[in-house]
Amino acid sequence: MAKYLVTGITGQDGSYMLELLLEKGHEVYGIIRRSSTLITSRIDHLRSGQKFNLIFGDLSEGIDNLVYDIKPDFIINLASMSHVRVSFDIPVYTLDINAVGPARILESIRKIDKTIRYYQASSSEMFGLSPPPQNEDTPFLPCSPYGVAKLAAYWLTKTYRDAYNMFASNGILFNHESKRRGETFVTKKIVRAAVRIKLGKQEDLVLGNLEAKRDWGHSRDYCDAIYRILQHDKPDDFIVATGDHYSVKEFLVKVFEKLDLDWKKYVKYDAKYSRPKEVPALMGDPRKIKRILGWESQVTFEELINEMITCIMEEEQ
Ligand code: NAP
Ligand code: G4F
Repeated sequence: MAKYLVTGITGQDGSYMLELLLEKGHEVYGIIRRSSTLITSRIDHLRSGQKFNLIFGDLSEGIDNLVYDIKPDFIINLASMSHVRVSFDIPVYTLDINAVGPARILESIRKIDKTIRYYQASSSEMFGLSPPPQNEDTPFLPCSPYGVAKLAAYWLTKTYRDAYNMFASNGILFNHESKRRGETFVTKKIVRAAVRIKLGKQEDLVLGNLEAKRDWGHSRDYCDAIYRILQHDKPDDFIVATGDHYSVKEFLVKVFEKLDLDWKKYVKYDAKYSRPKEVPALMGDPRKIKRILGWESQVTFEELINEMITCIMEEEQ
């Protein structure tokens, strides 16, 4: 049994990560932010009978105190301002949480205990304008404040690894979804709206750019990849992806078809959902993680969509 400190535990990945760590018998400390509404809905099902600890904290301050008090064996940094379009509205905050936040954690590891293993939630958004397929050697050309901040955190992680001989690894994760995906990301927004239209509870769906392509996997599978990255005998950086991609339009058409709806009757465009600069196409090459860690994406595109539709239909009925 080991001690894990997880930031972003209330998020989509945090909830699957918590399930996996508890299943493996680890002791888990999760950082949550104070909020005026309840924010633990994704992990409430784990609260009865399972032992894990929730501690108030924020990546903007006080991380060294938490690391000093908890003395974890592992830190999994999943916390971030994770919405790409919103990062254009709040770029300075995004840089503080997504880039300086990881610097705060890495510095506390360096000062308190350099044997703590660190995982950084890096993102395919860092590839930006670099054409697919993207692998560990593809140049980074970020084109959003979010991508720039994530790239700074990625380089900080590598720099601390090389400069101070710390176990600090990056997972470069491509888009991953689930029934627990945040409501304003495009997959969840599409599925929720299509189900509500089917049930007569909503009239239309307003979206931005439909042409962008993404490599969509399942969050549960990707948390398994994160766990493997941390158990590896040395720190390293890995692409985590399915190796396939689809446009937003293809995702949309499939969801509406499965619900026997004609998407053209309901889908509208509003520029407010487009970005000042868009990442046109992402598709990862996951061969390195398969070869070294034996990890492969399990849930197919069809299965992902089916799971999301079934779950949201249950919630909405
Ligand atoms: P998510 O559902 O948006 O969760 C983000 C988590 O970060 C939430 O628990 C949130 O807390 C927390 N957080 C935000 N600001 C914070 C702050 N200032 N201090 C402490 N915690 C803060 O995101 P996700 O989909 O699980 O993604 C997990 C991580 O992987 C993120 O770093 C994301 O950028 C990265 N990533 C995600 C994907 C993807 O496709 N999902 C792909 C590549 C990388 P609240 O609940 O209080 O808001
Ligand atoms: O679902 P999205 O907001 O995801 P995006 O921007 O790819 O970012 C996600 O994946 C990254 C990994 O590559 C993560 F690092 C990041 O944290 C996040 O999880 O948008 C997907 C695509 C974009 O091309 C966007 O322009 O869908 C397009 N889109 C079209 N209409 C929309 C909408 N996106 C959103 N969120 N809302 C729309 O109405």
